Amino acid sequence: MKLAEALLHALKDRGAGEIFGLPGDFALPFFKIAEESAILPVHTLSHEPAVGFAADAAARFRGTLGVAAVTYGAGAFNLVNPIAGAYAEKSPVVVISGAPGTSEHKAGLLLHHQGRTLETQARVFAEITCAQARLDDPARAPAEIARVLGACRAFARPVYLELPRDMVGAECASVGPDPELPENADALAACADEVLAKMRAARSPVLMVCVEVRRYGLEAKVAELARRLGVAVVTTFMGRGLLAGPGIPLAGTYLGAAGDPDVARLVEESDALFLLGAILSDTNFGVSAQRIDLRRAIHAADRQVALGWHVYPEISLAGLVDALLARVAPARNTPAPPQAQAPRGLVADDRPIAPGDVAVAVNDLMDRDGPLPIAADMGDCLFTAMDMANTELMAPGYYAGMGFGVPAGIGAQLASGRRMLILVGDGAFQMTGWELGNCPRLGIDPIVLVFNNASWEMLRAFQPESRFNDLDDWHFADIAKTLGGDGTRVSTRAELAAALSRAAATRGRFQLIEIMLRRGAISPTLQRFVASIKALHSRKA
Ligand code: TPW
Ligand code: MG
Repeated sequence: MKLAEALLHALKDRGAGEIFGLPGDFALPFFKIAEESAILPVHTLSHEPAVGFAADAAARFRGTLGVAAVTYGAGAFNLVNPIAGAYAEKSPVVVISGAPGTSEHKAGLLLHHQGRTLETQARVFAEITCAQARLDDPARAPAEIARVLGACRAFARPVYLELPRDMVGAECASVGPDPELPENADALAACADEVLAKMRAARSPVLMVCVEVRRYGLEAKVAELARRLGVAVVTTFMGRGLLAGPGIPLAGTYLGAAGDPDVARLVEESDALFLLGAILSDTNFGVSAQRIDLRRAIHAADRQVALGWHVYPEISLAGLVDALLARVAPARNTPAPPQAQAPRGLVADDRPIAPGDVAVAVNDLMDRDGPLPIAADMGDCLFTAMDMANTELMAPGYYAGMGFGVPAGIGAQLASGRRMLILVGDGAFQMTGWELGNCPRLGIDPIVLVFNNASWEMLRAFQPESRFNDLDDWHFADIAKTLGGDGTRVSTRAELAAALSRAAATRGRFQLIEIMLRRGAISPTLQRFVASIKALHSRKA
């Protein structure tokens, strides 16, 4: 078969469901084979950042590979930011970049889209991916593809494949299974015993779940483990939305001083805090860094387990969870731990809308119509989502890059077939909102809530004196029609409730609700988040 077909089959065998892309001349031969072979559907978007975010979202939603295909240079460099974010937040995205043919450089001319040298792009991506290959040798290509895709899955980080345009049609063998990574069975057994002993001896053990639990498809198993151990379960900020499916009582999301004080107390006073796949970032832990001694926690992530002062290497999270389940008997009537409750019952009156009202309106809607998975952007919309019911959520909570929400919602709806709820601020919508214009062609109909405060409000919260945080009112609802959707602008709580019901009842076109918020009106979570970060900085200064 052709090299490109071997690659496409390998992606599909490993769970990829589609390719997000934007072609260029160096990538046209690959796109042609991708389209004509129909091994995986190809979904094109308008700008490469959206291609990257959509592929990332598909990977997050499905817990398998997401694929972003672009052209060389001008295309691939546009992917750098989303791929850096996917690296930071551990999302297994496969970047496939077209490239000049293997002998094109011999004419001695610089080639279009070339940044500095022809190797510059590969070097840039080496910095933000966990494995790379240039597929310029059809004989070695199958092993190279297996090595790179194997790393992508094993480490849940992006990888980079460069595909010279004269190689895509070269005859090539099919790709074999992923290479096996070292596993140490004795270390695993000792580690599982030690973790359990620590959890059982503890007065107040707590299980804290984060992104790796989803990346490795472990939600159901971790929920079962929590039930058997009878311990309280919380998520990190990045892990918000985990375990929404398995229906385990969650105590809530840990946000330190910015979040629920009961959850903060539970976590900070735990004498056996078991972090499952957690990203040790400032947004996850920094808001109260002085209170959790992470050196005393148990931390399983990045294929190793750290316990106090020692580390068990080469232990996969899946292996650890299985080993723990094998050691703990199924639960008999363990009392249900405390469960977080999201606010409900919006008063649909003529008062202006506060961010918290949006959360309540969404919760009311989900009570009536069932849960909607959420894709949120950075900004107060994400902090407001902390008051929404626990449903699947994807958001750049650690990398904190704007522009994720709309394209991620598009990618996730295509990947899952489920209608998405997209939360996005006006500033972030200015970055990637146009991508909604692709919804009619792609056959999807997300509900989009634009939090329009005519402001970079989150920045204003940090630095209220700066006028550059003022944005103009762009009237986003008016744009929806020309992009093939429906738009409504709402300014009161009654209008918000009515617009949400209408949007939920209207299928087949994207539904944009432009929610007018007063400048300065931010969610209580963002208020506390900013206050605690400011306090932290002033202590350090
Ligand atoms: C790609 C820095 C963090 S929050 C923010 C900026 C500019 C303002 C967000 O405005 P928006 O939401 O979307 O209207 P809200 O609720 O605050 O009003 N560039 C990128 N990412 C980040 N995080 C920034 C700049 C930033
Ligand atoms: Mg704003």
